Amino acid sequence: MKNGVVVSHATLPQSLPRKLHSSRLTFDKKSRRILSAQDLTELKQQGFLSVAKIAAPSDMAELSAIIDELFARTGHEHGLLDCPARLAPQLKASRVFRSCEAIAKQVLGKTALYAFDKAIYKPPFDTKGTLWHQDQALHGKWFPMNTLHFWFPLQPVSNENGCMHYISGSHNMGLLPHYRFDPADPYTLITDHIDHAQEVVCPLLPGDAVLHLPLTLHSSLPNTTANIRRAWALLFRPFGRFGRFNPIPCLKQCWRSLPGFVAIS
Ligand SMILES: O=C(O)CCC(=O)C(=O)O
Repeated sequence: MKNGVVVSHATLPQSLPRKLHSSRLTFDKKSRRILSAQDLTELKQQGFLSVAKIAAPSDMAELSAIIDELFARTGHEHGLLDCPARLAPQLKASRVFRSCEAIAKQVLGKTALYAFDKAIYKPPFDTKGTLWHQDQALHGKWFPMNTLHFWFPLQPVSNENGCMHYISGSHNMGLLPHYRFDPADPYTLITDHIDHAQEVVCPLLPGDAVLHLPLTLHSSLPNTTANIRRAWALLFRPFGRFGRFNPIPCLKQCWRSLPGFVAIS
């Protein structure tokens, strides 16, 4: 069974039913939200996971206010803000952040720690959206990212204001060829290798999050509403001697590059 709803862009309904996994919440001894065994299996199978209620709505409201304030200081209403968690220590001290760290350790191992975060504020009545891509494409195929990505909406998100879409199982396809959509912007990478039959839409409420792996294909539609669409994305990776270089994904990539390799999922 898949998280969310499987649709193609051509047949998107205006509003989507909410259907998240993790209806039974799982916590560790320090009251941090963690993943159940079923969640971990689904993350591994799908390459992404919608998780309900990682954070209490009141905690999320507090974090949103802090991020909004940091964004206001940039003098811009929308765009990207790098590393709000480094700018405001309250974010790193929050229960939400500590839950993300605990989940990252479950998925990546006990040396996993915070690596990067960004606030993504999309303008109202936008025409662009985020194009289909794998985050790994920004780093190239020889430097596997070995990361876990969290994406928190700071208001309810649906297709109308640009919730996340994923291609289930795409993390098993290896790094796909990407090209620059806007030649002037190195971050507008896009790939055409999309199997829309496996597309899953992830509408969320504040406090929910989607998690994905560096090879999972994802995108979001343009924000067609009159309000800014605000989101907070966090990245965790293992540190330590072999933190950055995990030989397993690198060997898998070499294997995939051999002539005659056929992907079996
Ligand atoms: O916020 C979005 O719409 C897209 C975010 C994204 O692609 C990412 O965080 O990798």
